[in-house]
Amino acid sequence: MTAKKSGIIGGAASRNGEGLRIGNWYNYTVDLSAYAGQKYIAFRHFNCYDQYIMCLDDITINTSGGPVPPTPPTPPTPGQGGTQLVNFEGGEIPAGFDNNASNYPWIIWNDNPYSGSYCMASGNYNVASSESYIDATVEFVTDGSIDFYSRISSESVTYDYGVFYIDGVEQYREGGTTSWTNRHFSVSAGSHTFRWYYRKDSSVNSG
Ligand SMILES: [Ca+2]
Ligand SMILES: [Ca+2]
Repeated sequence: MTAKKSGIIGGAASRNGEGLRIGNWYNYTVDLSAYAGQKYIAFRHFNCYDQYIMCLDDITINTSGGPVPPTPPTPPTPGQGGTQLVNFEGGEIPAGFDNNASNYPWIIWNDNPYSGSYCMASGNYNVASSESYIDATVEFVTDGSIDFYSRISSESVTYDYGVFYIDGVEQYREGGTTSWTNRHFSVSAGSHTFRWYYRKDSSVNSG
């Protein structure tokens, strides 16, 4: 718990919290064994002067009489599908992608993302005769689909291009300069590996 007191520099104390100074956090353990069989616990803020707010956090109530057991991790529910959105707004490539296979791992990119502040981009910017790719393997418990947005800035598709693969099978190829485009592919139940791939040939490396 913590108490907040008035007295922040330049601010007057008020009931909405403005001008209040945050006190220290304290950890209290209260032995309730003398109250066995009773049903109610109350937290009361009283009998103090010039302390307007009491804050409580991480309240643990142990009814076993012993030490508080750790919370077991929640196991995944078999047979339950769902939708996952990866938007890169954490500012890093999320765990779950395999970004170690190529010599030029994909990177986080903040210039003209489709959403928010970040997207991911191939890592072989301006490198002649190079490949950059990133993989993700996903278990589909039912038939489903994958959707994403892509754009590209490169030499024309004859020379430099991006490819999207599902289980090693090319799904589409693009080069030149494109704007953000939705890509949608149906995916059957089972485990599937997606690869986003970009390669540059030996000359004209911009983009
Ligand atoms: Ca984003
Ligand atoms: Ca080129």
